[in-house]
Amino acid sequence: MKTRALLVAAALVAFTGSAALAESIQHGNLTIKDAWTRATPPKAKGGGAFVTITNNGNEDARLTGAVSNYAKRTEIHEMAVNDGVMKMRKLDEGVVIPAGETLELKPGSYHVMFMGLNQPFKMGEELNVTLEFEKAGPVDVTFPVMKMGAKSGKMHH
Ligand SMILES: [Cu+2]
Repeated sequence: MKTRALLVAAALVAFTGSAALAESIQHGNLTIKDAWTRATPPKAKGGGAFVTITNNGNEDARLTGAVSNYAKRTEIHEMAVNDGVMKMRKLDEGVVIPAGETLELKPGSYHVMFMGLNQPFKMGEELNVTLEFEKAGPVDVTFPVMKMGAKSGKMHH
């Protein structure tokens, strides 16, 4: 079954004056929102992207992968502290979003990882990344590029 992504919050952009974070996508039982990434230094080899996924269904969902044209490989990663050392690793099985729960991909935790960047990400640009889910299938998500080192996608005025 093909599911069509639905843009539900476009009007919010004009209202808040902030283009970032306004997009909320309904994809099967999933709500995908607050997608963002950040500018990378000129010689950076990698970059991360972040998004919040709510599973409104009564079965667990799984984010199995991501596809983009911005890097040699686009992967799902986890960052975690092991023996006091912050390390990240590729999640070959992806990441589960339990039924009824919200998973936030964020710095220092789960993230979409771009390995071997084709070119640096620049603030103000947008990335188009396809997120792949086990049951719901693929969905295209827009990731606004925040400033270098940003800790979240929230913009304050
Ligand atoms: Cu990573």
